Amino acid sequence: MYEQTSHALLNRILDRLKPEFRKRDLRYFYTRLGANFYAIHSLFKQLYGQRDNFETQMVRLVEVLAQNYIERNKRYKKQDMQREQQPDWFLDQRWVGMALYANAFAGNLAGVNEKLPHLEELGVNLVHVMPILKCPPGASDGGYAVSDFRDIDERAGTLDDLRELGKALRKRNMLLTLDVVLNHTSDQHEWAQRARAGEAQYQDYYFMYPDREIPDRFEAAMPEVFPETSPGNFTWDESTGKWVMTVFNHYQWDLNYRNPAVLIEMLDIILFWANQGADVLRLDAVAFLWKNIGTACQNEREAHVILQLLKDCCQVTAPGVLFIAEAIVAPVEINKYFGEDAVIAKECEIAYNATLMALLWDAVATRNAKLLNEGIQNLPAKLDGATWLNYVRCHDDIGLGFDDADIECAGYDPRSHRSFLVDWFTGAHDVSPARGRPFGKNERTGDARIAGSLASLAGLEAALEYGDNDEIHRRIRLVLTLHGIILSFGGIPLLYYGDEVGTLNDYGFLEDATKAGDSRWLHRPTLDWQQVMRRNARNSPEQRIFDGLGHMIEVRKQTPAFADFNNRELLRCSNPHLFLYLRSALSDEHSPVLVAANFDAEAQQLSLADLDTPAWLANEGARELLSKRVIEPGQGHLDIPAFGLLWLARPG
Ligand code: OTU
Repeated sequence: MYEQTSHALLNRILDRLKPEFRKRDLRYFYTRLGANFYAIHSLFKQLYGQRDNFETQMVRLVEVLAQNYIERNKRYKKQDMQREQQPDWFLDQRWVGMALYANAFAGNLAGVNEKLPHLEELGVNLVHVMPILKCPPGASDGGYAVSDFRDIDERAGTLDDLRELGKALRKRNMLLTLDVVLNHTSDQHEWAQRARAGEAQYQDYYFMYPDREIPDRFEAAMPEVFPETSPGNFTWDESTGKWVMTVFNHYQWDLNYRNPAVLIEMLDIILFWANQGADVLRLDAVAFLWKNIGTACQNEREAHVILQLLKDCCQVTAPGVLFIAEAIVAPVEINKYFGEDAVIAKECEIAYNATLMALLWDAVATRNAKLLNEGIQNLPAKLDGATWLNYVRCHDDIGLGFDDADIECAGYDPRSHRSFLVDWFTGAHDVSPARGRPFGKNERTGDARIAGSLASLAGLEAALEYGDNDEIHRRIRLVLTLHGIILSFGGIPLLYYGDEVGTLNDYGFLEDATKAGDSRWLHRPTLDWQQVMRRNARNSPEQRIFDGLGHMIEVRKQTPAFADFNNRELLRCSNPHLFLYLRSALSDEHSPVLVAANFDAEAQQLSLADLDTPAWLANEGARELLSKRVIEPGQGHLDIPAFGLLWLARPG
């Protein structure tokens, strides 16, 4: 948009830019800067307009954009232009992701490179390599306490190793996803060290207070993220005699985005990793980016302004790069991370679907889809051009962030239902086969979350222990059905490393003092490749899970109705154990698909008289895509085995 004030400013900035930014062929850069400048200026002004050095900061911001554009390699610039031709490329059903720790999955980055055939065989073509940046030895929150944002931790390898991995991925048409930890740094980061040494410039990068006055005012409304290991939101720093804001662990110092220098530094870092070949950047803990006294300091309006600004800036320099919002927040809040009031995504193109994830576990524990149906029904519609990251497990805990009103609609009392779920998954419930542990227990509020590997939470660990073959079969089916839902729901499915062979809990963390207090390590296993390779042994659980998953992934990729064009409709039926949705097709050439999952440990029937849509199911019958079974027309009902899943397409 052309608007005089911002355009006049843009012209002044261009005059002030260093000569090298004028000489080069920056045509595409400048057309995009012109297109986005009004937005960039307005957003930057909302946050920093009252500062005397506003214009100098704006010059700095544009320099960062131009410098990173100059440094961006030709190949990526070409890819940016290709993606511009087909902006909805990432909504396609061909993408299937996996998140993994380089070291726990395969020793280091070079090891991941060697294991790409394993991922390719499974059908994974988007690899999220979890944090690999420099971290202090000892506790570093699994890499989320970064001490140098531009260097790779030697435990993972080198920048060269990452480039090699990037090259190998591109050869295989696979995408690379990397983390950018925006909200905080390690207390060992140079900025924190210089703040500690008394440099005022760097103390302004953080929230530091000489006494408890402001910290206490903040605390009054802030929840605690890690109440057991890191209670409170401030940590006393001996060397400066100040309280430092540390929302996560005491060694993770929150960055102060009220200081424009912080925003520009972090933008520079985002563009640096875009230039290292990342196709997708996972922006960690974005809900926390802005703090206002008297609020929970999550989901603040300014956090959204920051994300819009980062997106508008990234579009100028590296427009082909996507953002994932890692915001594990209430259903009513999550959609805002795509960008409100926008037709195309204006903040992050992709967001973690924590709502679906937690609801799936509710369905596992209750063996019915009552709350799952309520929750999905009330998940607000998202923008076109934005998509979910659908997952069953990840490296974090399972938080029970459902809406209280939904829990009540499903017929439960919110408080007792949540404690039932924690008990069910952590072994406090006699009849439960789940083997998880509590995480983040807050004695004051009674809240708790759940840790544990997918297979152990789904009852496979217990079934194997009892050696009960039927039960092992059923639990494997549950593992597959949970995956079958994220593969067909609409969005990018993100598998979690180890789950492709049903890896059980790893209790080894209890022996390591830097991990023992954080039960999330229960489900961050170091893979034993001898066990992984049992996926080649006929009828082993590993083989059944790996091949079952691989088959579903293959079928997903051939099923255009599974692309995400907001083409999902939830269907209700009278059998509470069943979860049903219809994925419509974009054109008549393709078939719609009805997905039906049974969360009960007994076989269940889906009565067709119950469903008026889709009409073809009763009239024409169906093709079950996974088993290739043909269902004749005129059936009164369909049988769905215990924990079974059907993908029903129109016959023919
Ligand atoms: C993220 O987590 C990471 O995924 C965690 O591994 C890190 O510990 C944390 O940030 C700090 O870097 O901020 O918006 O409940 O779900 O802390 C969500 C724990 C986050 C995580 C939560 C999350």
